[in-house]
Amino acid sequence: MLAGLAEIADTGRDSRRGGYSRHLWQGADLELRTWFALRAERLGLNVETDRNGNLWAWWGEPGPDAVVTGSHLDSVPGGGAYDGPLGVVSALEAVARLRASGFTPSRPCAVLVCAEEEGSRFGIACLGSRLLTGGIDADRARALIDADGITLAQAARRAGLDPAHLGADRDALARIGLFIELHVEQGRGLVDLGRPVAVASSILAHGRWRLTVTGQGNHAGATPMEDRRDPLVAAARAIVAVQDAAENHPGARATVGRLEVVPGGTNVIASSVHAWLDARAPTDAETRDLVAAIEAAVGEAALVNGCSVAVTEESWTGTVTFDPELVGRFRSVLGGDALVPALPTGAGHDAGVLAASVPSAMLFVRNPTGVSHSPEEFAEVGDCVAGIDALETLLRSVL
Ligand code: HGY
Ligand code: MN
Ligand code: MN
Ligand code: MN
Repeated sequence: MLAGLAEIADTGRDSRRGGYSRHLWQGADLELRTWFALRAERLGLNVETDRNGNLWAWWGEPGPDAVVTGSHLDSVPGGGAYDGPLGVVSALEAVARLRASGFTPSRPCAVLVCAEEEGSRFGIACLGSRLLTGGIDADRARALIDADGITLAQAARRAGLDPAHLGADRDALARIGLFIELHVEQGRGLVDLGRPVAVASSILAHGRWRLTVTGQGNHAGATPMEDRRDPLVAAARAIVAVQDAAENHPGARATVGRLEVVPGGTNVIASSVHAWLDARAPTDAETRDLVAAIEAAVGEAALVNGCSVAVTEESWTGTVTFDPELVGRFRSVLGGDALVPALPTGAGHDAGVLAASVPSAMLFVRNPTGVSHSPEEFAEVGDCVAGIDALETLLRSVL
């Protein structure tokens, strides 16, 4: 394992679910923030936390037209070791190499750690970069609630931030001249192509919707089957309908990975069920189309059990197409199209959010398992080093 990743390999291990659970401003995330600051300061970088909880490690004075590279340190529940941290460790490593070689940048440079990229605590993916860019209404963000009923505003205050300042940070954004995110590939593209590194070409449109299925809570023993309106059975039918709808939309992906049964007693027929839908497709229109089909299908499915479904959009990111000129230039700097493929991804990233405001690009590093958001996620040390080599080469070409 890459040395930098090995340093944090025991931080946030989830013994119950496997893998890592590192969520915004909680245990492991706080430890990783400290680890990052110490590591960056050891490199001679100046670390600051912005108003939204993103971490910036500056090489020299913060300034306009900076080249910024980084990713995130938080994870999904039971996530892998590479999704996020590989980009942060690689950015620190690439900057360390440049500094050690005596390279003098012609413009400011920073390593960025975006907060709450997975949205595992407050439910909105890329929350830190959305706040930074003004991609989410600040009042709505402040009112987001975690599983313990703590609002983002309260959590931010406990983290030492002023919740009133959460929101678009034009000064910080104006400093970014170019953002480059290195990330483990979440798929098999590079494995199938037999290459260690790729440049990202695009990101699927994707969003999150909450499906609330409402029935009639009742006693598990005293309620005959014919008298039931069981929302958990309705939700089960609805989840199969989600899969069927996605399978009828080419290139689409739809997932229900999280359920909340209310009240959740073994001897209680549920009164309602919350099911979170993650839907994605190559274009905005196709994704909207998919969700409309899902909305109709889950409504019908629930009716079989005399239940109703309310569908609420929680987050949305349209298709991202990275600047083809930048993609082409980076591929040629790295050795040309034959050596460095351009790959689309179904996974969302901070670079995808930032791309709406500043020039952004991504590098992918081969993941032999092709699996992500799971402990099986993996990258060979040799490929991780190839990723750092590529990032260093790109930084040299733009700094
Ligand atoms: O959900 C995603 O695609 C990203 O990993 N946050
Ligand atoms: Mn992820
Ligand atoms: Mn990620
Ligand atoms: Mn009883």
